[in-house]
Amino acid sequence: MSTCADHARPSVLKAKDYKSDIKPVWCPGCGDFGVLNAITKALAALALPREQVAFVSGIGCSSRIPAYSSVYGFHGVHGRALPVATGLAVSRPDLTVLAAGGDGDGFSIGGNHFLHACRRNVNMTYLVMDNAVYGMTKGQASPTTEPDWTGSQLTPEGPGLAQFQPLEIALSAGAPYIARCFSGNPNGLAKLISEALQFPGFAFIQVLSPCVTYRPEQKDYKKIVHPDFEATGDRREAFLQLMDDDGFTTGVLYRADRPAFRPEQAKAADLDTIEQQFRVA
Ligand SMILES: Cc1ncc(C[n+]2csc(CCOP(=O)(O)OP(=O)(O)O)c2C)c(N)n1
Ligand code: SF4
Repeated sequence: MSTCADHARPSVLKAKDYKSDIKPVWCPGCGDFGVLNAITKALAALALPREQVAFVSGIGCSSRIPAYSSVYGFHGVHGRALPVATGLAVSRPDLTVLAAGGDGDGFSIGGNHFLHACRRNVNMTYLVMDNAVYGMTKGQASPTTEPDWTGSQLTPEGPGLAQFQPLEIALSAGAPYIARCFSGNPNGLAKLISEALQFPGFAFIQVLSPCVTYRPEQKDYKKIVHPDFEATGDRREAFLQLMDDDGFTTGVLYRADRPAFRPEQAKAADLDTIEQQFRVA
């Protein structure tokens, strides 16, 4: 069986070298193709050795992405990409850790992990391919679905719930790097991913990534997205920008100089010490 290390070459790798031989099963036109292209472009631009990159995901159409990449991958459990990625980043600070998944994976079942990853600020990059729907389980509403979306038979009148606001929540929870991009702009997204991978802390990118099967109207995203965020390190300014945001503004919103959680901070006390604390005299 070959491993990434077997393939490691001193020569410069191209974007296609970061793709695996597995053909994606995504629907033709799915936005996630653009995300895969952007990630491989970013890895090539940074000339990262494949055996030094770890790519972790949960479950969903989008979460299949590590299988289509030729770096070390972990395709895990629905909503649990971040705990795995956190453990990896803390125990192996020499690796470049990338976590990815969908809006259902990251903001519903994985929502609690998202909040704490933002505040914990471990050095990793987290990409959420947001299509405002559960693609893999055939089109149910997700946390980012509009309250009046009537496309699911489970919620024929629309989910009727306020939308989860990924950028606002990330900012509130303390994430030091927050950006949004569109999968139809792989060059722009590749630039953002390169920057995020080099950022020394938790970098979160919401990627608007159309589900052409269950949300065909999202094909119009290319007409709706617009560049505008002015990267700031001032939380108040970032919140003010979000107050005027229509959900389709792209670019880096927030980049703060906040020290990342260091591996040595994660050292647990040894068992004897813990036992002594609880010993009944
Ligand atoms: C614990 C658990 N709950 C539910 C599921 C079923 N499930 C698989 S994928 C998925 C939703 C995927 O949606 P999203 O994360 O938005 O990704 P997409 O498929 O849209 O890319 C669900 C609910 C599961 N696999 N495991
Ligand atoms: S169902 Fe939607 S998210 Fe899943 S592969 Fe098809 S287009 Fe992409």
